[in-house]
Amino acid sequence: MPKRSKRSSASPRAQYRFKLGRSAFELGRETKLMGILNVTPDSFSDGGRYADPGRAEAHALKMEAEGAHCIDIGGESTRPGATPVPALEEIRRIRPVIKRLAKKLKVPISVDTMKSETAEAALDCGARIVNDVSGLEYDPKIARVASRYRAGLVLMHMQGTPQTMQRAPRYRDAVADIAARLKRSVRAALDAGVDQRSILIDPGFGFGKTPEHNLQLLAGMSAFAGLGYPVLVGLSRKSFIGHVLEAGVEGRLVGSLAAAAAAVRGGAHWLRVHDVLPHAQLVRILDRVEAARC
Ligand code: HH2
Repeated sequence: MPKRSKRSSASPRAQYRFKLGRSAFELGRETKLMGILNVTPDSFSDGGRYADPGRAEAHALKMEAEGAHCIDIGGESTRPGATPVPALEEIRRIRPVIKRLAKKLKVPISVDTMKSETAEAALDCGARIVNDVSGLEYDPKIARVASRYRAGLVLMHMQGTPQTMQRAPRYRDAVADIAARLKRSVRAALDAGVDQRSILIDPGFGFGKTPEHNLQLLAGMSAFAGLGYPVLVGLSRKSFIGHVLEAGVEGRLVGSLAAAAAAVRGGAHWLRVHDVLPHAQLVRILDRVEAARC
């Protein structure tokens, strides 16, 4: 378990030093934002919008200016039922964008992939974090690649695959089962040589979960925060929010913000978001309220 920094009386969140090679992020006081950049034709909410490298670059720079602490670039949609993309095609989509952005962004780039070849190609041209939504289940070699590059590694929980995950998700106890699986993913990463200070865990909202499961995970966030690793969550525009609000993708911003606030209150350190500015405003208020507790 990574050493937690001294817990401040101003925040109930555990504090960590998240290591990326020689640099580090202090986590716990200020909630961090990961801006989403999908360079895919078919992502669930922004498919096709940033497939052109020029547009992708402009959007990433805008998210950075709005307060993103990291930009997560994905070349394969993982929405339920998405068609899998071979590594070569995924690399063809993301490489030109990462190359351009590595020179222009001050914040680190993360690559959203389940494949070690794609992770390696991305790290090779400037990405510094690997975001594996399969938690090393799909291609365990990702951990060795992350370790070799001294990259950050996000280990997310998914039940099944994007093709099967929403057919009939079932758990004995969603929070306990997912926490146990995340522990196994962390163990596999450590065994492959990943620095324990470079790991983030993520319960994987929407990945093999019913709307009720997702709400249970939000209510049970402290179980994930209690695993001893910083927690990242992706709630932005997800369908369980649409389910509760009876709203389409375009009508989920307020619900996304409310869910994000619940996650932060439960101990989440990073939010993966499409709409950076409103989330930056949200967390500025939440973090100031926490700081005022002392
Ligand atoms: N959600 C998505 C993709 N990657 N990574 C992490 N760590 N956590 C998440 O919750 C998560 C993720 C799905 O969202 P999006 O990228 O907007 O859609 P798509 O998979 O259709 O590209």
